[in-house]
Amino acid sequence: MERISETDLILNEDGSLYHLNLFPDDISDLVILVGDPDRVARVSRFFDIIEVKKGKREFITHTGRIGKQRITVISTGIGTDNIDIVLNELDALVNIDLDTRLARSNFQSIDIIRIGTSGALQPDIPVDSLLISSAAFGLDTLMYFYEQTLTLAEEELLQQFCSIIPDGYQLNPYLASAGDKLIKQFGTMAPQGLTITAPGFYSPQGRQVRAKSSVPQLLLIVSDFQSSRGKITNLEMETAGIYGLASALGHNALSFNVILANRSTNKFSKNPGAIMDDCIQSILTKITETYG
Ligand code: R1P
Repeated sequence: MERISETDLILNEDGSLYHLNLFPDDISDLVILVGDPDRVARVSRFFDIIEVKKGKREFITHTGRIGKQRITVISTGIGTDNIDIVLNELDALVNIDLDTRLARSNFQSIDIIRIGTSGALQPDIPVDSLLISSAAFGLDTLMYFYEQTLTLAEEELLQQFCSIIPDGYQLNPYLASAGDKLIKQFGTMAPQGLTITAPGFYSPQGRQVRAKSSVPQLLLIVSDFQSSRGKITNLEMETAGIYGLASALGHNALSFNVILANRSTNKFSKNPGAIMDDCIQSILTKITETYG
């Protein structure tokens, strides 16, 4: 086994992980990821007890219990660049001995559940509904930097998607899927769909404000795409990275999308806070039924 160097895996002076500022005992093997740091407390206020409250930069962590089940909730901020940090450091907390800097021989997997917001692409997906990403196309570049193994069906789906990208659009998507275990446990909670993870909020998600887009037909092209797994349902900014890296590291991940906007009908939620709270509660209830 090779010792991981001080610059490959950086620790703070107190021995905690560099960005997450956490020690192994601070986390559960069931982790909820949210984008917005303020959403961490919106989740943990439903815990019976909060045992750990830590943070650094946008990475706020609360760990607590509902009944006997220990749950960690961490904010990732926005984008798959932060997902790279959060997933690698979470994995290091459970699978690397931070004293010896050696990988532990007994691999431990983490169940990772994203509770995020998203925009729907199809007119029949209601604003304020919940949607599960069964897989996500990444228009970001995170998974260019990691080895990925795709099934034949995934390869075919990715090929189908790549074939509709017009010449001149500098896009090189990757594909990553939800963890089978979590799809089996939570998959009936909401309709499942195919997600696009974009590396930005405005032109990368087909928005036109003042800067001229180099991909003016993006929204139309992805909305019309008809694959063997159905249409693309929604756009957001983290799911493909979470699925890709979770799978590369051997963890299970599932992404719940609270649909706040419909890009086809141009409708936006009138009460996003309350809708998010409802979804958090129903996901936590399902977690306690499933793990409790
Ligand atoms: C953009 O406003 C952010 O909202 C969505 C996007 O993925 C992006 O992170 O998710 P969260 O509300 O979970 O952050």
